[in-house]
Amino acid sequence: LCPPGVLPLCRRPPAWDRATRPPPSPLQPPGLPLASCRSFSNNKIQVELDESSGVAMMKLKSPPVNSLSLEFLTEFSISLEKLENDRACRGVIITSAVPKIFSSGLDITEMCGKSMEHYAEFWRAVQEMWLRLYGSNMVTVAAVNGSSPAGGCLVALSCDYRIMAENPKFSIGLNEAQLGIVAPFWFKDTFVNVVGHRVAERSLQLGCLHPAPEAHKLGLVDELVPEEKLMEKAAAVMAQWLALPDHARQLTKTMMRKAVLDRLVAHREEDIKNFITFVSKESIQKSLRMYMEMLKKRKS
Ligand code: CO8
Repeated sequence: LCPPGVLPLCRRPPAWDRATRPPPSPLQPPGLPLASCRSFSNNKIQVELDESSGVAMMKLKSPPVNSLSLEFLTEFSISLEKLENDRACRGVIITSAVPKIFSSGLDITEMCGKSMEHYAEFWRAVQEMWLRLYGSNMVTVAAVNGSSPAGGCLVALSCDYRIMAENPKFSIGLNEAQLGIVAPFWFKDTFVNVVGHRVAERSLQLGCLHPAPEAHKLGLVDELVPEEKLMEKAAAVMAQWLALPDHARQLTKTMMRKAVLDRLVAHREEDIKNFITFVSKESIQKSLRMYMEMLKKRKS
């Protein structure tokens, strides 16, 4: 069924049969109990799957800032895998349960003063999360209800569609350069695929964090809506995407994303080695420590 050179994104066999199911019912407004709703949660992530619509709501709930620690990344990947393998699930909306913050990106403490083994394990978990999310067969919608720097931005960029709360205090971008570190090639590829080369080049070099209205102008997010309308809008967008047959949409997604995914898969071990070499340099450790100190000072 696959055109030559196009492979399904995920290890799960494509669910052609799911396309024959009746069209999804619109999601119920947030706050109301969902009909035929299944939920599971762990320390960091809460998931509710509405079986009647085939849509899961994944809420990131790791206060204070949803930083992507090793534990968080592991639980994120496990949750995605569970949904991917669940025949009742066709789409997932990712949002935050922490007020004002979608995700603060990779947990910087995981990259400071740790062993080589730890860096390797951490980086493999970052890769795994991205491979699963960017390569998901499900429709993925990011409902960005707060600031979303660096790794947080990567999570949003890896989805099929991004809706952001229109609060100008919320910002999003790959700001690695501001920390004295460099976004890896697959962060960059994901970014370029969303905003184009010129915007990505400038934004990456300057480590820009774009306020929501600017992010919308650049195409970094697809839509801005008032915060109270965010979930309603995400549900409507999801219903629109799910109205199409799964197999056509999935093969198209594969066609668009495969080259970028394959590039990391082919260079995964090399990428881990590069990360370890880079992050364990004393100059990089110093930059990260200074950045953490700056965050703490800003607070006081
Ligand atoms: N990692 C670890 N701890 C963090 C992080 C983080 N990313 N972000 C915030 N924290 C901590 C703060 O230090 C603070 O700790 P404490 O309470 O002990 O003082 C606590 O979380 C709360 O932070 P704030 O007081 O700053 O909370 P605010 O609500 O005022 O602000 C923000 C929230 C906007 C998210 C702000 O914390 C911020 O800007 N954080 C930094 C975000 C950032 O720059 N992240 C980049 C991480 S790097 C990454 O994701 C990609 C790396 C790619 C690797 C490249 C190869 C080396």
